[in-house]
Amino acid sequence: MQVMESPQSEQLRLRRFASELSPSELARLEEQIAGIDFELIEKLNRSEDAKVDWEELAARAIAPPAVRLGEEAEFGTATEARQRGEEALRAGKVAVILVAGGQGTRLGFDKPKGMFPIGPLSDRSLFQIHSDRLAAVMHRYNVSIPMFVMTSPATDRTTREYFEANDNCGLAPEQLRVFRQGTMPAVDDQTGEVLLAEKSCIALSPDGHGGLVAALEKNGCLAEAQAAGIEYFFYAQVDNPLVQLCDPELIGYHLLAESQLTTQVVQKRFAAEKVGNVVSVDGKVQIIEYSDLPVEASERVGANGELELWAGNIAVHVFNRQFLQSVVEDVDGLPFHRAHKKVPFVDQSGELVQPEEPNAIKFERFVFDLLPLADRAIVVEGDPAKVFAPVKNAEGAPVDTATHAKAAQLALFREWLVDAGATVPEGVQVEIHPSWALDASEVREKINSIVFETDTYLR
Ligand code: UD2
Repeated sequence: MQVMESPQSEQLRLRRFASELSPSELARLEEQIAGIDFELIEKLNRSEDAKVDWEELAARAIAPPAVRLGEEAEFGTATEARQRGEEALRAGKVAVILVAGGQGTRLGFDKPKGMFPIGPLSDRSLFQIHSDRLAAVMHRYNVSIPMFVMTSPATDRTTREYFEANDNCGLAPEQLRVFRQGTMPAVDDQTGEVLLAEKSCIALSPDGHGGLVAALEKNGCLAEAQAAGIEYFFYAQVDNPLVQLCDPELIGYHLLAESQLTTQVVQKRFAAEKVGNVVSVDGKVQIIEYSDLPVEASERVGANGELELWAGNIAVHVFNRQFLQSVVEDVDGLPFHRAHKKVPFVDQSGELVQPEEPNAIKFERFVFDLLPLADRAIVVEGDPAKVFAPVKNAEGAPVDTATHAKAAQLALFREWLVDAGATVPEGVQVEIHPSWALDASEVREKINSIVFETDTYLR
């Protein structure tokens, strides 16, 4: 790619319509220009994505070493793990990170996805469901657990307004920490020049969920966490209402294995499932995104008749705070990935152009690129029926819609109730608020051979 002129001339070019701008428009443009690292953009323009030969890499990929469902781990039993995890929770060493910067585009929802109502009977939002579970965990372990919610410029203001209007979803003000991830400018795919979305506005996009690490640092969250005695972050995506936030067993395996980065995976439902593939290549655990894994490799079947590359990434992680701190200090940190996209822009004459074909490069970082940076990373399998029901697609899609996610929640609550001796006839819906019961063991303490005749919301 041709490289843009010097950063100074590039900045002048971005101000070429300044005479037509109001003082406030000019101030916004100057603020955006000041926020761009032109040296980094120039460096990225000069380099190319490390051309990964996915065929070659996938040919060397094998299933990762993992704690499989129902199997003993070499570093400790599930009971030992649970106890260690509960100790860490009680000691106030755990905080939650919820990434919520993405737009609900695929969902056809025009607000931040965390505001999407997903409670089967309660219509509680995703933010509310995560907050309710966190509150129940804090009650059980008698501890305050901070929740760091990452937003993007597209979701930040509305997210903050939502929490304010909803009493922080029940969390104490000092416990909820909303912080904004960074942005990266889109550049012309021929010249590398930064694009203007309007005469007074640069074409900026969120810098990917991998922007988390830089954003935690830049917003002072790592320092705050350290001062609060936080050693471990439980990381999840806002779009998964089934995630068992602060699951003590997962945290415990992380501790027993002395892992820096633990990833919860599920057995993929089918070869082409749109999840990252957690694999081991030359002894290093890494993730090959669904979009990069050759079909042949995704369909490889092992001796047991299961997919050889079975481990689906559900973006549930436990991170050591110190590990994230070390990544911040690593000058290269997480690599930027390039996406070739259609980005509307203002041309030299000031006309807004709507490209028919991809015309620009967007840069974003992926959180799972942290994996190869970890000296010690383990993988723990979860039961998808208990931990994974992401809300991704608008109604009518074959998987991962709100209907699927509501059904998955109801199925899990039904399992808990029936295991405890209750009867839930087909067609009767029972939703359980975490303050009523956080898991199956708590349901067993509260209920026996009751028959639910009508839809019921237990709270
Ligand atoms: C992600 C994972 C995939 C699998 C799947 C599980 C990637 C690239 N793919 O796929 O491997 O784990 O989730 O559901 O990670 N987000 C931000 N800031 C951003 C971009 C995204 O906060 O700049 C958040 C977003 O709010 C959402 C999550 O990250 O909660 C996932 O983002 P996505 O929907 O773009 O990733 P997806 O679903 O393609």
